[in-house]
Amino acid sequence: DNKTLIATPEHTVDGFVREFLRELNFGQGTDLARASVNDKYLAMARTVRHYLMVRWLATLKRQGELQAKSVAYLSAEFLLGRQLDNALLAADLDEVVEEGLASLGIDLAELREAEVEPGLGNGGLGRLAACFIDSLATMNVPSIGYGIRYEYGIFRQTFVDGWQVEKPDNWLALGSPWEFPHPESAVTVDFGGHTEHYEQDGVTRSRWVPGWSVLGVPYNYMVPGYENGRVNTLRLWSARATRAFDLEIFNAGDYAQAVRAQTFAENISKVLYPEDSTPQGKELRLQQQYFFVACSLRDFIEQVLPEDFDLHKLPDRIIFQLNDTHPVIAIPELMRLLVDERGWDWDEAWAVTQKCFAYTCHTLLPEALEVWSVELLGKLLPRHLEIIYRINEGFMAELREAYPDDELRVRRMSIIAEYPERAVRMAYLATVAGSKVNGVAALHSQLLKDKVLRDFSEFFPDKFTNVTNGITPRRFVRLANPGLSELITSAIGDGWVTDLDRLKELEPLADDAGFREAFRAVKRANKLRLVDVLAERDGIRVDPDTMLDVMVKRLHEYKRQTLKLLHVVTLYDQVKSGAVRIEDITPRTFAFGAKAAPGYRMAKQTIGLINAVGRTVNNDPALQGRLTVAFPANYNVTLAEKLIPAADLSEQISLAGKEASGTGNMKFALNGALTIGTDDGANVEIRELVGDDNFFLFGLLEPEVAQIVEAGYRPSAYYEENRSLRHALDLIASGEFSGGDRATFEPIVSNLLSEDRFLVLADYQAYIDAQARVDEAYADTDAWTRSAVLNVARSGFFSSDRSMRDYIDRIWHTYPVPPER
Ligand code: DL6
Repeated sequence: DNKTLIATPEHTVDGFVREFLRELNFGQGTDLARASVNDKYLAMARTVRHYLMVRWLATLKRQGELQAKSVAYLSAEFLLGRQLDNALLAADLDEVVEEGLASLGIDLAELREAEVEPGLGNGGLGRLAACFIDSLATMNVPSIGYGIRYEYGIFRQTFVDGWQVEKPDNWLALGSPWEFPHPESAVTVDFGGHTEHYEQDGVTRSRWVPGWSVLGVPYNYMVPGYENGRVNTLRLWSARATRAFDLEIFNAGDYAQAVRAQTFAENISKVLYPEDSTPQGKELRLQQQYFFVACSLRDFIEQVLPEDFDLHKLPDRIIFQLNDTHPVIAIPELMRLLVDERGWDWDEAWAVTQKCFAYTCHTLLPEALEVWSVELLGKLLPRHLEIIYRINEGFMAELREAYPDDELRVRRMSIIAEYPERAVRMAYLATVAGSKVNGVAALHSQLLKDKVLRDFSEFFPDKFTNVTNGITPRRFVRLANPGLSELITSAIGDGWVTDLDRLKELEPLADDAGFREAFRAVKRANKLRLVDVLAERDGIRVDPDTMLDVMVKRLHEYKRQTLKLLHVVTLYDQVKSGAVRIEDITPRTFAFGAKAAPGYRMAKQTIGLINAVGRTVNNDPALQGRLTVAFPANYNVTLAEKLIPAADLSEQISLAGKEASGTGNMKFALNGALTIGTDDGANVEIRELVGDDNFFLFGLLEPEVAQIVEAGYRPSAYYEENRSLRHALDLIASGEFSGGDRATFEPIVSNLLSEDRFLVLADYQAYIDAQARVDEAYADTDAWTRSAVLNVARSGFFSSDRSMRDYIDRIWHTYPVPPER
């Protein structure tokens, strides 16, 4: 290899500078005097890549030699965040690069800002996938992430008069130095057409005669482990028109049609989650799902495995982890590859397939469980539909044997729903075919077993398990919070970065006045950093001397941003009505960050209301700047990295039994914010670990919610009985925040009064009371800091490294493979 591999550039300032200038000259085709910021950023990013390249190639080589069992993480979303700092950290290059650039008169901080983050995910589910692949690389687990290279990621949110307006996220416009396209390894993916059945050696066989196809071009991304010499791969697929398709039409002289064909094919990877409220949008989404899993299976079987590999041994080499139902169509695809393309008999293929998949469910909302209409599936993937029917037939037969007198149960469990239209229930398919099914927090997994998938957990008791989510400490502590990282390292050494349980060693320091002082200094510095970011990025002014109370997450009714807002409105009302003196109010900045799905009307209304309340509150002299609302647009990973380390209070206030886990909650606790939260998702485990005294619990418990709903919930009763709630709602309804216009926010108020599906009004008083406890606790600075330190010290469990160990032990049964040194 010495002859064919270029050695890693010298890990010195001079070595870096030489390599950087070479990239600038030869790669960007410019010189330092003429280079734009973007030129310099691209050249620097490529230079940093060089330092990881030998590790990447060595990882691939060793993987090829060892043929160890791998994990393929199939996910429609990878919300990666910026890549530069993570690569610098993995390669231990930050100081070298900073110094090297400075010697050329370039400010690293300026180049950092030139990076546009790849927003290839909506929220928690996509960010979780990104944390998991980071942990797998750091833990030396052979693995590959498979997903879609959306040309446009999650939309860029802007506010116009306080209302959300979506702009395209053209993240590739200025070049993307972190990816490696491999058009020569493109695979063909078929769609449409019909199926044929024929006899062969006395056996009926099937084949799919597709109607059209596209190409999937892989783009590889490095996934560097933390200072361990390993670089795993994330492979994202981009759709192109097939050449045959193109040429045929071109030759016929119809150029316009050829371009249309190209556009049609490329639409498949054009945008993340296109609007699915129209039938066209829905079809595109299914196309995306099949597109990326078909590419990925083909890739693994034909390119990663050796040519002569006996696919009967596939389960020894791979486990495909299905990140929610989006990739579940991979199950019938593998059956098709084995039965139709390789001539296996059904049972043989089914036995192998069942061992190759495991399914993670990320929701408790029935409407979020994906179903695909039989009509659409039959049109787009006719052979897959037949295979699903056949899987279901076998499953129904098993059920009838197990429950001969319970036809109702058998029908309830059918993979095919009959009502309101005939449709395939993807979660059921994944549960039937997968070797394991897991929820993402203890409570969530329990509710999956007891409620959402109860029939299935009774039938397959051993399939169900829990793996509580986690977050990578590299990005969300070590990189996002350098001040805290230094403080921790100075106290307990730096082993915590890969062994987060070691944070426990900080516990005694909670009682050390000097440590608390230093901890507060870090928090304050993080607030000052945030003040600058928000001023520069959004023109928002934040007072660093206020309590920073943060609610950042997707906008959804079940997460209850409106409950937070009712708290703000209540405080405003108390001051305005003279019930409370402004001097007696704890100065707070209420920071929000949230995107609403473009077609979700109530969520968009809520965004309008947050901004409207903010406008009024922020500009009312009576409040003397003691209460402010800060709602920066376009919350993303980059902003999270600045907001979370600065926060004092973390808002995790979903209705109990609705948030599967939450991962933001973990990031806040690990960065020393205290949580005000319901008994929901991973809040339950956070509270158990950090202790009741260091967590503000409020609200109904899940069984109480169930009871209230069962008994017939009447939100207006709470309105009638609770004066301050009535005032707050009346104030919104009166037009106080909408220039006197009563119609603007009427839908929100009337929805809360008549339906209130997520029991905002029922939890209102408990929430207000808990916020009063927060104020009281915050007044004792030292005690608050002690709790904050304990939150950090006791949250090591929430490392995604621990989640990966749990997946390995309970689901994957794979082994770490340390790289050759
Ligand atoms: O598991 C990651 C993340 C959880 O932390 C959130 O609680 C959950 O809402 C989110 N789920 C989704 C999927 N929605 N559906 N289907 O984004 O997953």
